[in-house]
Amino acid sequence: MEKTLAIIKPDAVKKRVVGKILTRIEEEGFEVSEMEMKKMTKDEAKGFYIVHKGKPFYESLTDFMSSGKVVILALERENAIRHWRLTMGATDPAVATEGTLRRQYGFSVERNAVHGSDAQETAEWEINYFFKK
Ligand code: DAT
Ligand code: MG
Repeated sequence: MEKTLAIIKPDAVKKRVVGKILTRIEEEGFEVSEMEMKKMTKDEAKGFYIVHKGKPFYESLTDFMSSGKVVILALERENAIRHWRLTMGATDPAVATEGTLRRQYGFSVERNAVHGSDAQETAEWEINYFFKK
């Protein structure tokens, strides 16, 4: 079984679609192995998105991600990383496929409702970032 890190971002929490997204997660066959609701500090958001440091959207992204509560989840399933990315859809909600979470609940390329890891090494790093044992 593979694990991935998912985040329900502040825009989706404010929109009150946490329940709908959790339902979708369960319907997609994921097991929730960790879950925490919290408001990230700016530094925590900057650390999490360190791979994007230097990009033009880094400041704005980390401001947004620390602007309100998020729900952080470790999800387990066969092919969890790929399956969660397919469930989320493309980064830009405007081009994400019908039926994906970003298409359903995203507002813009930055305020796109959910996060998902992109590879096995990043999934491990991201899960450890929030759920270090
Ligand atoms: P993804 O979240 O689909 O893995 P990413 O890793 O390229 O996408 O970027 C991380 C987040 O950064 C993304 O969810 C939203 C934000 N972002 C990416 N590209 C952006 C852009 N061109 N303008 C504003 N925000 C952007
Ligand atoms: Mg990414």
